[in-house]
Amino acid sequence: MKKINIRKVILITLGILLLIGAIYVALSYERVKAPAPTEEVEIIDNEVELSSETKSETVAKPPLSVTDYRELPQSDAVLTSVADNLDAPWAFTWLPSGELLVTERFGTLKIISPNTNETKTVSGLPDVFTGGQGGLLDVTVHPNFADNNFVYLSYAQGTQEGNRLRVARAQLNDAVLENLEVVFEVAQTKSGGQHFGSRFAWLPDETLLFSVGDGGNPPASYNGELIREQAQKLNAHLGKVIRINDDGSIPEDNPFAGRPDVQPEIWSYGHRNVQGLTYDSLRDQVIASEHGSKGGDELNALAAGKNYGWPRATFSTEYDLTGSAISPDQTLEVTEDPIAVWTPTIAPSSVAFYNGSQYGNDIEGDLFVAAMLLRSNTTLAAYASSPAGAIIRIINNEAGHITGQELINVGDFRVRSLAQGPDGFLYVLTDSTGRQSRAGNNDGALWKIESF
Ligand SMILES: [Ca+2]
Repeated sequence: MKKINIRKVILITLGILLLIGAIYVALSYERVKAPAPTEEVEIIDNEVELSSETKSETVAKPPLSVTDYRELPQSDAVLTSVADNLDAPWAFTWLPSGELLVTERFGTLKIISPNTNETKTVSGLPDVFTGGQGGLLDVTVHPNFADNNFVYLSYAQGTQEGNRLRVARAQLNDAVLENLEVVFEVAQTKSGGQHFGSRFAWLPDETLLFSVGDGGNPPASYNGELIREQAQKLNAHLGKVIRINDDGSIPEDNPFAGRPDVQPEIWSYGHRNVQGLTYDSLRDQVIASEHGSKGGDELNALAAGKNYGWPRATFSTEYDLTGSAISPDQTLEVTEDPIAVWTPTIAPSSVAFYNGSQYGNDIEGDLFVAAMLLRSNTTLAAYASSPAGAIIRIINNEAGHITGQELINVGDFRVRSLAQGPDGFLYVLTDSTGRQSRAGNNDGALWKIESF
């Protein structure tokens, strides 16, 4: 009798313990899966509380697929040279005359006649900080350049100890920049030469978008925490896409304009280092390419006021031996998912929307992403010896959904930038075959893609 009772007691105790455990697990799971929605976006120490209010809808997200570029169908581009002997070129665009404007990272702006390669060096440029990834970066001309001669430059300004991204506007007369004025600067300074972002894109209303990087990798810090946390703070310009009027004033319809303790130029946030920005005129959609840390490079469809997750939701990992996770979450309900993710890294330096017909009608409406550095594995020898540059064609359907990708090889260069020319052909700007372009290399070039 006593034996049976003891067994019963043990069994009942075990049952109760199991039940308590199951309830605990269920509650924990519920906490993780369903954070309580809050009334509005709260700012706690100027940091955005991740909340469901920032999402326009709460429908379940489709599963995200991560692309391994090594598994994509491949083709080879046929290139013709347009300009060469460029020293660490970073960006290019066209003047209405058909001439090219090309920035070189160490601080020069050139006007190049594409047929004769005749080159003029522009005078009147601002001083730039050229440490690391810093320097003279993007260039764009005003949509009404023919009337106002306005050119916009993005560049790093300052010193190794304290620097920031600036955007300046000036009038280009012959080969001279006149009436130069700084129309935007990041409010805070940071140290080191990482993550300036800085790519431009015009919207149809003639407001100007551009990106600002998150400030750098660990151990770069700011106010006692990793500086990359600034990407989630609405009182900081770091890790954002910015929108200004053509004179630098703030558009009244910017998503956070008029709110206290917020930088009103912010258009979207939660970005690491966006170096590709383009406007898809077919779908009225802004597209951005974003460097991940180790792996987890992204393509995002941007909208005003949205949070793109960095560093709370990411597929990329730390640059350490074990590749430890940056965040336990690759996606979150309250942040926007990328529309494409690449692991291993492709180092996306640029993205262009294509609406020409030089490569056949089925190409129209696609996106092209410049991949600076592809490598088949992570050994240092392979890293140094395989700088093969490529562009990735993103095949889009009418709704803008990605239906496929194709890798287009462009040779042993890094593709620093790409754009569609006025003639409907794609052009790529390439630079050093080494990891970091150095002053005086003069191995940069601009190429027209004849076919692929
Ligand atoms: Ca993201």
